[in-house]
Amino acid sequence: MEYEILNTEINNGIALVTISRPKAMNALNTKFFNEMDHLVAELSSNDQVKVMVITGDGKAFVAGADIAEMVNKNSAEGSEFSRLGQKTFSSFGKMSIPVIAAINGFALGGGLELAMGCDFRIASSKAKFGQPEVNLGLIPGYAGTQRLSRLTGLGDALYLLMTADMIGAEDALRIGLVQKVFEPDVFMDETIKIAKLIASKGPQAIKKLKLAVREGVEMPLSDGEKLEAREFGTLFGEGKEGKEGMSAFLEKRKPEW
Ligand code: CO8
Repeated sequence: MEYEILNTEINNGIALVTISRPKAMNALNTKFFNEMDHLVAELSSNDQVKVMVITGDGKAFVAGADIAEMVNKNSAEGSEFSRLGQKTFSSFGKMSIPVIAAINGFALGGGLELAMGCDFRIASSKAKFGQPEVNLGLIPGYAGTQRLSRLTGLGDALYLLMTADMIGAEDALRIGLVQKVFEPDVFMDETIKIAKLIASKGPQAIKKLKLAVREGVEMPLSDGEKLEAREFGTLFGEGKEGKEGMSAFLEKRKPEW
């Protein structure tokens, strides 16, 4: 596929995906969703890729869904556009590899929803966060009404959703919306360092733990425990990653994955 909006560079197992429509603050249109769905499928079948990092080009991460594309939609088309984005952002959680949002600037509306679909979020100290949909007479449509409260708790989520307040990176860190904040000049290097750290771990273990956490969070604890025990077991035995990792520890050498 010819990508116009997504630029992907793969180095040392890290796929760095840059969303690039800077003139429109990287606003999300149908073309973006088509490209992202295609890219997710492509990277999922590439064994060389161990971690995916998503960032934005210019001063925005993503300033939301493309308002110009949405304005003339009718009710059915609005719901369809919502389902399109929900499906794409849910696909990040279903990928077997970790997906990190590297939030360089504005993460508003659909942009914050994109980031929340990722496994975790790293922010530049100049990034800004908000769900400004009520300013437009809308509500979030890419699972923002669902994921925000799961990440921050009800009070902070409802505050952000109801006021459309735009908060900075330190506040986002405080409420659990992002996991790390770095100064702009080192932000991308530090993000890639974290991606490389994850890529250096047992790749099967990383995949199994993502699956156990991502699926487990949807289950009652007792079902989640069964899922964990099943996945834990798959890492044991001759030729399995756990055998190599534990043997390497006992033999005081580096594991070979
Ligand atoms: N959609 C389309 N174009 C946009 C968007 C957007 N979300 N955001 C910015 N742009 C465009 C501007 O229109 C402008 O274009 P032009 O140069 O042609 O006038 C260009 O990007 C630059 O923007 P600004 O001049 O406004 O730049 P500033 O630095 O002054 O401001 C802001 C930056 C604060 C990011 C500002 O652009 C802004 O407030 N943008 C809109 C933010 C917003 O409301 N986002 C939420 C959108 S709704 C949404 O995401 C709902 C998701 C769920 C949808 C469900 C499907 C139905």
